[in-house]
Amino acid sequence: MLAEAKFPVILAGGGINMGGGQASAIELAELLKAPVCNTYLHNDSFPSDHELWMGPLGYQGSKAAMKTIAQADVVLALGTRLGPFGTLPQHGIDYWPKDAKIIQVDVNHRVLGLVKDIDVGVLGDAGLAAADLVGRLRNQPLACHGNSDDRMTEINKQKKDWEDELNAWGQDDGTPVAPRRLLRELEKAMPKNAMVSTDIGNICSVSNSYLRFNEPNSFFAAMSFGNCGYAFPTAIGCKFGAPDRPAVAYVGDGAWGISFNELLTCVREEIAVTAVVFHNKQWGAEKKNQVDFYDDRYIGTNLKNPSWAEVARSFGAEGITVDHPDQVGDALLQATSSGKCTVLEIMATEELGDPFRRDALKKPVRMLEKYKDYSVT
Ligand SMILES: Cc1ncc(C[n+]2csc(CCOP(=O)(O)OP(=O)(O)O)c2C)c(N)n1
Ligand SMILES: [Mg+2]
Repeated sequence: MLAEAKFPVILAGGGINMGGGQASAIELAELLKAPVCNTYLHNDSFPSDHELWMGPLGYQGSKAAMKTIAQADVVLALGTRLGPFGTLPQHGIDYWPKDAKIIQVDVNHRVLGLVKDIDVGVLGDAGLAAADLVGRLRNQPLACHGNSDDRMTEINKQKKDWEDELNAWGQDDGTPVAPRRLLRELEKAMPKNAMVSTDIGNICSVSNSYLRFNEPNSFFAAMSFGNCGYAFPTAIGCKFGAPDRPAVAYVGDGAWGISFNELLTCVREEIAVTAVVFHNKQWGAEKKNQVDFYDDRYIGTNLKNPSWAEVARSFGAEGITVDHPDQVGDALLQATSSGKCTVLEIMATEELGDPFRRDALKKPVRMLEKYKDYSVT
């Protein structure tokens, strides 16, 4: 199938890093000249500085990746269960290529063909399978070599369009800082070898479009576990595992309220992690549902916080507050190079991105008059 494919696309899952197989995946992609999409929240499964990298699929992912995989005639999914969050329509694009042949490789037999219909299931390690495929395909005529220049032109166009769109969305110079602007500024200033963990929340979700990595084991998201309060303790674990690399947690202000106690651990044990706290005065992801599905009826989603930088300082950690886009990058560099546990509190606007699942909160059927605004009759 791969030898005959005219538009092969590789979907690089977390299994590639778990098996240390990134070099083999790169070799296979280069042999096929196949664009590579990261699976949802595995943005470190393929290097973003590689010309074949397209970015992540799924919630708040890359339109370039989505528009590219939509054109595939064969998809090679390496080390992924093809979970729903990573294959659902996004940005209004229903990108999963329903007519393409799907080859899925995974070490867990239970996930082969579980979520998506597949044509071939390979039970095995993603990296070893990629290396084996390189051996089998190397000396064969490959149909995809006939049109690789056209394919490169197409994927470069898609990537440029998406970068232009992200740049246009990140123009807001206002204060407090608009979420997409602050995420762009953080992306630009992020140390190249940083490890980033992300929490569950609206701004953290939007950050998926702005987190790019060139080395494996750099992105630690909560995945479908989806638990608020996850990112900061995870960053502590990352720092323990790789003390020479900066460890940065992205956390919403609501989620920070249920995880900042770990600051004490960091101060006591001298663990130099950075928490970037998005202070938008709301449980934004939940509020977005109240905006979209409950007629702007806010229950329990507006927050009154102290200064989280001041709280950090009172715990004996470092605390920085910024409220202007121009301050964000310098503050991140200061925090990650200070050698101390630092809370970087970014005052953010209340702007909210798309909700997790547009299909999850359909209006219920209710008969009572008092519910008429919130139900289908
Ligand atoms: C432990 C836990 N409790 C509740 C939720 C439901 N939940 C998902 S996102 C969210 C809001 C997060 O708000 P915040 O951390 O301020 O980030 P924002 O959405 O404002 O960017 C909540 C409460 C969850 N995922 N995990
Ligand atoms: Mg918030």
